[in-house]
Amino acid sequence: MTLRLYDLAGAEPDRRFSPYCWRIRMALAHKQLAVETIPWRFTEKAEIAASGQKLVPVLVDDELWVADSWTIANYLEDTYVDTPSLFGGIAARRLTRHYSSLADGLVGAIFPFIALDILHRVAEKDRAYFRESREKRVGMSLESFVADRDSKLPAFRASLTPLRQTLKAQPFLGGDEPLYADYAVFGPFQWARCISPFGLFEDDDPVKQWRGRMLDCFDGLARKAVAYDT
Ligand SMILES: N[C@@H](CCC(=O)N[C@@H](CS)C(=O)NCC(=O)O)C(=O)O
Repeated sequence: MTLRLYDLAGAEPDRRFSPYCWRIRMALAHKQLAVETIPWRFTEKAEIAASGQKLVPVLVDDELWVADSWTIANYLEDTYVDTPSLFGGIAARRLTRHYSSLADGLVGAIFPFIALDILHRVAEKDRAYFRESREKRVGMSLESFVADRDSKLPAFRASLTPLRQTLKAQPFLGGDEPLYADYAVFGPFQWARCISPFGLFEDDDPVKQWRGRMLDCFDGLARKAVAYDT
């Protein structure tokens, strides 16, 4: 039976933009597993109720519903043992948890640049929900939240220094080939390029060059997505 993945979509069904869903799209490809992705909107909570929570990604494997990107990655690793490892060993799995948590922080760091662009590209029926829930979270209108985004860019770029230093020394966080740590960090950057034309990188940034290598993985899975050329 084919795996199914509830995958956040924008106004167009093929604009898939969740950072957490992208981690799992890449992990499934790494595990050589075919998947049917189901476009899901923020307000379609009923469709994923069987998962016992309200967020995507949600993976459905036969009768089993699995939610949360870290939980899904571990489920794939433990269930599909005959395909390439996502982590590269026990110690690496534990270290990868930390990469995943750090990369969750990247979602928060990128949001001030793209929040309004998201609003403009979510499905019509999601618009009021997105504005209300996110404005409550950030404590101001989304317009005010992004108003000074250009001035915040140097600090954001500087915050990527540790990542940049690593990626200058090796092609992927996993070494010569990508591992789940790469997918965990890539998800937030792919989120941004799928939903916003705002450029986060300088052209010669090693982080951008790594992102390019990630876009080429699995026959260009992420590069072929509906996205902006940032
Ligand atoms: N910790 C979760 C976070 C998942 C998450 O926040 N998903 C967002 C989409 S990017 C969501 O479903 N939001 C629904 C909402 O805000 O109502 C994971 O790693 O999967």
